[in-house]
Amino acid sequence: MGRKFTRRTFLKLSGATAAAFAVSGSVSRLVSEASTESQAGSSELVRSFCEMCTSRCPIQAKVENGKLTYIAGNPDWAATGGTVCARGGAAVSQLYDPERVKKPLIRSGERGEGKWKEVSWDEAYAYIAEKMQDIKNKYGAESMAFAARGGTHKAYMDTLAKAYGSPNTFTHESTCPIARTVAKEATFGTGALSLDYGNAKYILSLGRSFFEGINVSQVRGVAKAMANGGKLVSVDPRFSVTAAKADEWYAIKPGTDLALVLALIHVLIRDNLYDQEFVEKYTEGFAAVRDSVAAATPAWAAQETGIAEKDIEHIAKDMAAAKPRAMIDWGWRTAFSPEEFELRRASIIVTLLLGSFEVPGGMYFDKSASLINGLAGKNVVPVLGAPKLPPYPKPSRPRVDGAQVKGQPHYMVPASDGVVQAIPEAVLTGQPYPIKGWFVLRYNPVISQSNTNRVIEALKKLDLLVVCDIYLSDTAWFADVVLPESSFLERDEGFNNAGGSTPAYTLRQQVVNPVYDTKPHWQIFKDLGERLGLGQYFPWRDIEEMRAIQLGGRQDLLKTAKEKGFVNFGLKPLFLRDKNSVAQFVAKYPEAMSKVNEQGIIDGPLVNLKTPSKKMELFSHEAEELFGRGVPVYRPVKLKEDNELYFIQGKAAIHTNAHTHDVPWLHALMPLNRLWIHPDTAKQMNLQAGDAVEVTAQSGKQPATVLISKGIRPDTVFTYFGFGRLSPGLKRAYKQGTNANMLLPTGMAPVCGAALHTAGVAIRKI
Ligand SMILES: Nc1nc2c(c(=O)[nH]1)N[C@H]1C(S)=C(S)[C@@H](COP(=O)(O)OP(=O)(O)OC[C@H]3O[C@@H](n4cnc5c(=O)[nH]c(N)nc54)[C@H](O)[C@@H]3O)O[C@H]1N2
Ligand SMILES: Nc1nc2c(c(=O)[nH]1)N[C@H]1C(S)=C(S)[C@@H](COP(=O)(O)OP(=O)(O)OC[C@H]3O[C@@H](n4cnc5c(=O)[nH]c(N)nc54)[C@H](O)[C@@H]3O)O[C@H]1N2
Ligand code: SF4
Ligand SMILES: [Mo]
Repeated sequence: MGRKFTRRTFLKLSGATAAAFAVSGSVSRLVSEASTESQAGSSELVRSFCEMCTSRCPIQAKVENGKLTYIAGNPDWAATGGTVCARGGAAVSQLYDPERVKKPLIRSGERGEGKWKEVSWDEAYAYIAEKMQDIKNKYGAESMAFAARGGTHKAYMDTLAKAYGSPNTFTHESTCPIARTVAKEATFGTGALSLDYGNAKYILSLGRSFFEGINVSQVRGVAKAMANGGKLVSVDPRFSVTAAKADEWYAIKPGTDLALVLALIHVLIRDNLYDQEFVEKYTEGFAAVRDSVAAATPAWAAQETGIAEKDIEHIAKDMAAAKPRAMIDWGWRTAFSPEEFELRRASIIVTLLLGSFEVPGGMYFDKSASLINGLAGKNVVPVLGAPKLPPYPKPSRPRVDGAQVKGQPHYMVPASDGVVQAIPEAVLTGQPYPIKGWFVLRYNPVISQSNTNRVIEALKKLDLLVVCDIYLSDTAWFADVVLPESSFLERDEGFNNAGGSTPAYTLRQQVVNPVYDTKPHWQIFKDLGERLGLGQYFPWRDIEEMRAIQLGGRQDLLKTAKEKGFVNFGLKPLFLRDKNSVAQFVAKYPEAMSKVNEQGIIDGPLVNLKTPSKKMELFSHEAEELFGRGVPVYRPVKLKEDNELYFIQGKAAIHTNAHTHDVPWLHALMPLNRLWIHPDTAKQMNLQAGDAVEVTAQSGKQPATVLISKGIRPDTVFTYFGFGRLSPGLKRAYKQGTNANMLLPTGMAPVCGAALHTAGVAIRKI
């Protein structure tokens, strides 16, 4: 049934709110197959949480006569206000997409030839187990790598990996927020901190694209701050939707944000605008920072960044006037330049100098179960339990990327994430030892890792590539075995820690029966573990037993979680240096009174951190000792040749990363990306809107279609990420638009291992 599919129809069918959807801006009409008219008969609402991106917003799904018809936000989840974004709403069309992988596949032709045999799950497991055993016998268990996009599913994969004997488990994070994570760890001894956007008076975004790189609760937080008169300032080489909504926009030269931030620190210290009491009491290393920014004047930073000296002066002064409710957002995708560790550290330092910590509108420690229980003096929130397992065998070689390996360049990277770009490198160079097998779960490195041609070359050299996905992804295209997972609407899962300023656990519940012959990840890893003779590491029967293990003595919470989709513990947001919220907490848990000081705040947890000095380290002892990088220092980097243009990317509001481009409704809304070029540059190159061009960089070439816009610096071009798909199995998205990572080099930033998403490109009309 083909019929007119308008923006309004989409909103009606999908449950995406107009407000969430409006951010996409460019979409108006389209045609699609969408048969979701209500039917008479049974109807129920199931609570779960979304996986169309990893913001994982709580949802409510409507099932009529066994069929999912509508997805809305969970109306009881305050942070999202019961809304979802366009992608969440469009999960209906992903669920019923006939292009999903319907049965396990084993490769029958050459790698990448696209010839498959549909097999039973047993056949697929037997094949994988035999090959994994071969790899272990021939090369050692460490030669098998395992990578998953972060999430609760990773725990099951890691159990299999460790039981098998490999230390080489990875998330995608070194292509995403790793610089921010390592910067937080260096400063606070933990990465578990968040920002309270909703109560902020001043938010400085260094390319954090809130309204396109969507997390619904963050979008609502920023919108709330703005509605209450808070200021949003966007620093971005392009005029993003966030820049459009901001009070001020500065088109910074790509890769130079650190100069701006150091100059802000310079002004705050020079003019004595920082919170001296906070700095003295809670931080370490102020003098070293002061000395290191002595020459970082606004005049100097203006030359580096292209932002006027007077603007840098007034940004610093406006931030100081709004303190302590002022922050620099620490970024999410942190891959603009090789100096990312320094940039994210410097951004955190500004927020700390403003004393914007554990107060509304500032930075805060996530309120975990153990933190709350410790303050309350009793068990208020259950710490999620895990099954008791036999000890893992000790790997005979350390991790291939050197994460948490003494003396290695990426020692400071958490081993739970690793530097995933090291996998293709180890396959191709054999250094520090060869990787021969790769298990890929809910992750698409052919699209999401830079230097695509090199990634593919590595995949072709593997003895075994297993990909567990819902689509025949670009990585699955090169696999030996493809394991189709049940989509998030078809599977039950254990509890997911979704806490922030208050603790909360969300529960994923099966909304409908699997449409195809698919299984949930936990079942797949348990089955494979048993095949490999490692069943003792998967001692639980099913997911109900796992949920019971997680809840320990608090089984009563399961009923609530199933009904509501989550459990929280009736706490108001707790900011430890805010008298009002501390008073509220103490009224509820009087035992906490013993932790409150004479100023009416709780600062014990702030002066006993897991850093070498136990304080918040403006000067990082660890980074100094290992890398001579105690305080952030500007090291200019050359990201392009003089005759080239900077190439940068960003998220599209209605697509997710390397995932949704084939999802029917979303593909229909936005089938391809374009290359943004400034009118002056276009004129010089004799380019018109809609022209076909070839973009060339050191690592590859890509076709592109020109979009002329004043919303981009003349020396820069921009495209939305995730297009230009390479798997012919993604029939709608195949070869639609420009593939960014074909044009980017393999990057592993010093200290944090972050990827590099900025490169120089040349453009030629074709
Ligand atoms: N709709 C949607 N939402 C998403 C996602 C998605 O794919 N789609 N993905 C989720 C994920 S995984 C993440 S990590 C977040 C990402 O959220 P963000 O990090 O906010 O998003 P990006 O759009 O990747 O990048 C942000 C901006 O950086 C700008 N930029 C590029 N180079 C520079 C530079 O050198 N300096 C400055 N100041 N700016 C620069 C780009 O123009 C872009 O506007 O979004 C999450 N939410
Ligand atoms: N050049 C450049 N590179 C980038 C970026 C950029 O802006 N520019 N962005 C970076 C960022 S921030 C990130 S986070 C990464 C993102 O890229 P990836 O980490 O690869 O993650 P996703 O795009 O979320 O999804 C990967 C795969 O998960 C599959 N999938 C979806 N749902 C399920 C499920 O329920 N089960 C299973 N088994 N599979 C599922 C999808 O089909 C898809 O193939 O890319 C990074 N790479
Ligand atoms: S931001 Fe959108 S796609 Fe991501 S989890 Fe929330 S509703 Fe789903
Ligand atoms: Mo990301």
